[in-house]
Amino acid sequence: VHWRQVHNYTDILYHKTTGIAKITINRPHKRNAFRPQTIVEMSQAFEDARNDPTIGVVLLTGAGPHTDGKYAFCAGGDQSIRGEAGYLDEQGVARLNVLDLQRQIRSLPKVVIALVAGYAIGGGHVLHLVCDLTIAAENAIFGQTGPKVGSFDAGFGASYLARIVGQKKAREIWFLCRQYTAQEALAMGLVNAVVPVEALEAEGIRWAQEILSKSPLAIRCLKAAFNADCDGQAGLQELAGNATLLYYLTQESAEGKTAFLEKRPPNFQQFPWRP
Ligand code: 2NE
Repeated sequence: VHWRQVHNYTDILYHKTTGIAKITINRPHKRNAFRPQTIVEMSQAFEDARNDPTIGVVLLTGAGPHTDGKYAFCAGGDQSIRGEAGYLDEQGVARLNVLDLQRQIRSLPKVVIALVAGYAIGGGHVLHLVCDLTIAAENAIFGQTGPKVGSFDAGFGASYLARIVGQKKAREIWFLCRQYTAQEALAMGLVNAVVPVEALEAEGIRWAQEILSKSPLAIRCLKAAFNADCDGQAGLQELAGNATLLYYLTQESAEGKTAFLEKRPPNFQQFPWRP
């Protein structure tokens, strides 16, 4: 495929090709650890992908390999700029804005696929977790480090992880802070597939193209439904928003609006009470 660069960012690369957007965390010297600016840029790119009606799938990945030959998806929050109450932005304000990004990825009405080569660690592990699908390279390494480095993610990082791998495994992952291979991740249902690192992007594109041949509204509602099962009233709101969107597309809904604008009573009798 031919990737078009969309915008010049400092911490990420943002590309598009037919139907697919690709967001690449581009701090390989830090194993793609994120700072607040990285998250701001990722959030802007995801918003752009959301608003572009030609885009149905977003690939999220990390730049690499670094000059030492090692790959990383993302090593979490940049510990070198961790302040007293979060990660310091350029104005010195402490932020945990990756939590907003997690919600943005989950509620994005398009499919987000994480392509993980090398380390997906700490907050970087949670980022792949909140993506709809994960394709791992054979060299991928997964793990949480919070209790080792003085942090934790008790949100999606804990409860959604437990939904995916089960309570026992999720507690093991957080309490022991071990690292897991791609094959181990596959065995515990943490990733969808494992491929050689050279084939990672091509495999992501293949999955994206398969998804793009499907019905956009069906995929959109299914994503919201999967979220609703885990996300309480916020999840229901998202699913319900899609019900409203679909209803707006009907003649029955349009009749209500048209009657109001024409200052006449609505004629809903023309529509059936379906079984
Ligand atoms: C990722 C890992 C296991 C890689 O190990 P290795 O041995 O391959 O590389 P090395 O030498 O540790 O790292 C290479 C360079 O990247 C920097 C390192 O400091 C090093 O820099 P130089 O010495 O070459 O200058 N680097 C790597 N990760 C970084 C990070 N997160 N922040 C800043 N610099 C980083 C190994 O590097 C590792 O364990 N990294 C730390 C992973 C981690 O603990 N992340 C934070 C978890 S907390 C979090 O993300 C979080 C949260 O829990 C809640 C809310 C928001 C965020």
